[in-house]
Amino acid sequence: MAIPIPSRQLFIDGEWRQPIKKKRLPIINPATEEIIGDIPAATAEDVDIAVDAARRALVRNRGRDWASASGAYRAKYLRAIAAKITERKSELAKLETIDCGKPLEEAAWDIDDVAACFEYYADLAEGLDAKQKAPVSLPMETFKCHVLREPIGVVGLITPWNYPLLMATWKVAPALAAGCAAILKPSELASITCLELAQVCREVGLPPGVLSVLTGLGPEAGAPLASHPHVDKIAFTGSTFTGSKIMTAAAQIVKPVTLELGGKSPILVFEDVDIDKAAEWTIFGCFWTNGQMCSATSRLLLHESIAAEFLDRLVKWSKNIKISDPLEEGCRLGPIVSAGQYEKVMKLISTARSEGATILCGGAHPQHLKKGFFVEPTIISDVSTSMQIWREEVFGPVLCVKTFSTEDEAIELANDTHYGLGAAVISKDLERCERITKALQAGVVWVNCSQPCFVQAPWGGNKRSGFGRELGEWGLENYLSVKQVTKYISDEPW
Ligand code: TXE
Repeated sequence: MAIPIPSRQLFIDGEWRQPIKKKRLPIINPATEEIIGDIPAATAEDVDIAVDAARRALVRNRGRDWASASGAYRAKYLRAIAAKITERKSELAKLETIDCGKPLEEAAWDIDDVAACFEYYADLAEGLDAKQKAPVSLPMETFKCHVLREPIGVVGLITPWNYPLLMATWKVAPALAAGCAAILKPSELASITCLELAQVCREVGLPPGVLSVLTGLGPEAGAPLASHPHVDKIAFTGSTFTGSKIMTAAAQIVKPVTLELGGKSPILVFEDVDIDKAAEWTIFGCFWTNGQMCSATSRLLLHESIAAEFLDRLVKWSKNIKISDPLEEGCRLGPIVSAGQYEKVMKLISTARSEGATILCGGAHPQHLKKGFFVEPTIISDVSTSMQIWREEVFGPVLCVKTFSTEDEAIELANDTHYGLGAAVISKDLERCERITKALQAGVVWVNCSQPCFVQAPWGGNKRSGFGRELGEWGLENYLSVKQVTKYISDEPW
């Protein structure tokens, strides 16, 4: 049954508005390759209008404006948004699935996480009220000092397509909790649910200008946001290539940025593991969300003594993964998000093959599906550390394998990458896990698992995976600035 796609405009200043240039972009269902609707395409002129509305939202009606209202006041809106999202969960999950191709069950988890994230930051917004004026002890009694934590101002949030609504929420919820006014620019490849978030904000009566949603192309809508002189901060999740461009633009006017970029995360599997459990985490860690996770543990480092048995298991299970239209019940692997991304993944696989790597399974479009940007779960061995497939983010269901014989060798291979987002270590020896955790260059380390993510815990990477941390209290700090207030309280002249 066809799922109705709401036809939306840009969401600016609390209203739906046609883009100034009236341009629209097609929405393509990656499972069927059909055009199923369209989205408005913003340009620099629309960005200017949204920035103006956001600035007004911060200062409108002094005393009751968004920035200086209490955290408790803002929390009410965040909770109302969470409730509406939960109410519309099944519809939003379906929209997410037909837009970006992830299995419906996974999309439903995402929507639960979205609601939980708004709830969590509602709690933190309330908590901010008590911490608003924090005293600082000074060595001189003639002075008194305290610190105010204030919203940074207008923030530009540029987000990707792999978790369209969830990645937007990781930024929108803490930004609003902190008292910022936000302009969200979702990926042109999957924007439907972010436009529905705008609708939700409208329904709960979020004050105009507090959140604007500008869909459109990166260079046309994202770039003007990144370089806008009246946008006080940019938070970005996406490719390292685009992150570097955003950082360059922001640097021109010394605008702070947080960047969550690509990855090529390792999973280290030792000789003492329970093979079934370790194989399950390996498969989940790389093939979940069709392999399109910035933290996918896509480099398997396997102790040589269990390599044959472990790979046998992995290949057998991978061949049994259900690949289908992601709306179908039981689907475990849907299509890659777009034709362009599909070609990128296929090209990386064929280059690896031509360079002498062995494709243990997958590597092709599944035969039983005629249409759609599907790629079979692919496991590649006989890779050298200089191969593109080993070094570059694939962003598809592709796992590369290398064996090791010692712990030191495993650590060296794990850290031999420009990236530093996630890493996983699987072993029954917990002391070893602790040692390795310290040695791994990554922002997130999983022990005896891969990928679980909690709203309370910090998320982000090192090296070319970016900097800054989202989620938890760290996520809120991204949108706050600290103001020192020092008073001279003596009658004596200084
Ligand atoms: O990413 P982009 P793309 C990686 C992954 C993938 C590759 C390319 O390897 O294959 O990136 O994907 C906006 N100024 N990741 O092309 O370009 C764009 O419109 C301002 C990893 O989709 O980084 C979108 O909203 N904004 C990643 C957002 O940036 C610009 C998730 C991300 O798009 C812009 C996605 C510009 N000049 C892809 N150009 C992760 N870390 O999870 C583009 N954008």
